[in-house]
Amino acid sequence: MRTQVCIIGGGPSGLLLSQILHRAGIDTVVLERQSRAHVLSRIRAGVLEEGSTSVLRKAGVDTRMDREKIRHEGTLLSARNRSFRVDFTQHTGKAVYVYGQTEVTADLYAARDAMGGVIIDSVSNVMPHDLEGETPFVTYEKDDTEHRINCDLVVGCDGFHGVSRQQIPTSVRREYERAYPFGWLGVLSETPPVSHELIYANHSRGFALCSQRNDALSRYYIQCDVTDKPDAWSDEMFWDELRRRIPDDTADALVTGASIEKSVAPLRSFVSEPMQWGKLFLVGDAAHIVPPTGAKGLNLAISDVHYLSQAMVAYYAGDKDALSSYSETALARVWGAIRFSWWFTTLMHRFPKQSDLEQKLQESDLAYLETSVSAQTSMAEQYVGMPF
Ligand code: FAS
Ligand code: PHB
Repeated sequence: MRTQVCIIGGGPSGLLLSQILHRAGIDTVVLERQSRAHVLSRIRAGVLEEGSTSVLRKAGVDTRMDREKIRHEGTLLSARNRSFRVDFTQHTGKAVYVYGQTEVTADLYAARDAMGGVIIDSVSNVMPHDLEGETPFVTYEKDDTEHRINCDLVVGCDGFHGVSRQQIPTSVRREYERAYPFGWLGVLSETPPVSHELIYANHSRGFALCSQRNDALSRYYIQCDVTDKPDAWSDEMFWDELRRRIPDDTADALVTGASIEKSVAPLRSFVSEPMQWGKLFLVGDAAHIVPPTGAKGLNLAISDVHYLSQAMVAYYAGDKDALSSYSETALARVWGAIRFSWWFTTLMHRFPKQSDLEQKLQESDLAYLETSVSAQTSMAEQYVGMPF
């Protein structure tokens, strides 16, 4: 088989890149190791930046998103049993949109199918070859048969545990990592959200987040030990702990119900530089990971796709130098989101052995954020997403 761009990974970044390139007349093949059902079963990001919705609209996957997305013009933050609001739109003129990654992925699959996009799932042993040469190719196995795809370019959209990043020699790769000493225990429940906007809660017992997918589907998180297992938490235990960490009036209004999904996610800040090597380009979680506190993971993957697809369209239009600055361009935005996500995670979470003084410093930081227009503007412009 031959294609122009071979994409490894059929999550949101791989599907979106394939969709944009196909609409620009560039041939792609997507290789995904899981089944489509497995990819669609993942519950992950919940918030899209305005810039991300624009990229999805240009890709032609906006109809259901524009019908169902929920505009959020601000967020609530709470500490010491009270909350305050940061108004994104007042400070930046922008908003964010609640529309789950699961929906984005489903829309992308539907659009790829409608265009006859080539997505080969349930593959194994995917391996890119000759990335420094002029004739790269990718081998993979499916149904006990080895296959080969000859291509011009290879894109690693295969997430943190994928194969692509490892193809860049350790002598070339520079990795930066911070693993946080806690995780997030997340619950999805068919209950009305406790608040019309998200609530990020700082509490001496640990962080909590009240989020949502729509007016009948809520998403909640509590900070937990990094070794915690979902099965160790009954629904009742989860709801009780969530109530302890949010303001009393919110806790009193909380509608609980059976969890339809419960999972623990580790938190890490991670960047692997460069995001390109020879004919290989890295996108999304394959190159960087942010703690979900800042709702940046999916949005960063989409901005990487924005930059790389623009460069590839220019490359195939004859500008053979168009791809040379992708890594530098993408990393500038990545590091901004890495810093913001670190800042917000450090502000809102309870660290092991955190002293009473450090808790007071966090609460003082939050009090400053509540009263300072410049502090709120700084947070708002980073939360809604810096311009591409
Ligand atoms: P993905 O990891 O989504 O997709 C990579 C794809 O590549 C997967 O389908 C995988 O099966 C496939 N793959 C891997 N190795 C392969 C191989 N060798 N061959 C072929 N295919 C291969 N972000 C937020 O903004 N908010 C959140 O609340 C949030 N919660 C998260 C919770 C969890 C548990 C995780 C893991 C991530 C969360 N994220 C969140 C971040 C998440 O949304 C990512 O940023 C987003 O999925 C990035 O998309 P991709 O880069 O496409 O990577
Ligand atoms: C979510 O709804 O899953 C969500 C929202 C905001 C975040 C993280 C996760 O910062």
